[in-house]
Amino acid sequence: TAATVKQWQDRKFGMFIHFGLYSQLGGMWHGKRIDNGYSEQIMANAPIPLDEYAATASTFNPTKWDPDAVVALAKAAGMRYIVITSKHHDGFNMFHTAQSSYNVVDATPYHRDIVKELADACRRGGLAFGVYYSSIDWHQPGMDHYIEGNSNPLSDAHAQFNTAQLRELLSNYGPITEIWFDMGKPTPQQSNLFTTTVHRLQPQTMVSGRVWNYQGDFTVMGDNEVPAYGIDEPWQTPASMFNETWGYRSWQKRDNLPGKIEENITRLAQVASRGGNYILNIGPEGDGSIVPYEADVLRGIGAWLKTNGEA
Ligand code: JFZ
Repeated sequence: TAATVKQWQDRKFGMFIHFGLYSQLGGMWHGKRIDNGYSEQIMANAPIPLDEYAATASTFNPTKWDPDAVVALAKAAGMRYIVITSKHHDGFNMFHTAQSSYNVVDATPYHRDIVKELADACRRGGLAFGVYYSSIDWHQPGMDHYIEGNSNPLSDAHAQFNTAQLRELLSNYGPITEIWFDMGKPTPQQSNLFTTTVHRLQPQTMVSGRVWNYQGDFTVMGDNEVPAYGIDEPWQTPASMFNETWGYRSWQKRDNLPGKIEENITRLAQVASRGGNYILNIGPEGDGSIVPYEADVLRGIGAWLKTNGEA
């Protein structure tokens, strides 16, 4: 409804989190920097054989991950919601899905549902909660992460698998403010199936335009892209810290902190004043810790908002 759309638009500023098996690799494979693409897609970029990539789950144990501290950081930044990767293109599930044992509870020594614990922390802290959900999944039969990994068509079996996972995400994790579908090449019928599955369970959930085929509830701009004027539809600008990666990259050069803070304040102000919604990404390390530079950027934005933003 118009009221729930307005609620979503009024949040204006949120935190995006790219967290998964790739966080542990940090943009490195066999001692080499993999620099031909985003580090969350290192499986396709290196490339890494499916079984070797899957084997990294046995050492994924992010004991420094602290969902309440992440929520506190988001609030210090002036953010009103958090969206985390429930499943990225690699197909590894950061939630306890019954559709596959390739998930954080069943396949890692950590054994905890990261999506669930963050959802609960958001509720405790008064933030809205949403999930990123990749339509493509390189762990599905028939998916090929070596060729055109990002635009594979979806088989019917794969679409059914996704639909079953969507029912889990929209049933077991409380209110979901938005679902950030991404990539793949669904047919119009498949896009419609995804959207109706979401809305049947939670009519207020905002579906990203990247569900494709004009089935989304909001438009997603390019990375760090701000339209020159307001547009008459709900929209969001996703922003990565350095344009080069969303997932953690150990060798990323992180300098000019004041400049990075200012750049984000400017972009946030432009987006908000043009009616959009700004979602700024962080990429935690494989042990779950937050990169200090990224935390500093967020606190810097929050300090500015305290004196110059709305309450
Ligand atoms: C997609 C993903 O492939 C990527 O790994 C990350 O999760 C990001 C948030 O979303 O990548 C895109 C897709 C399109 C644009 C930018 C990043 N774009 O239109 O500018």
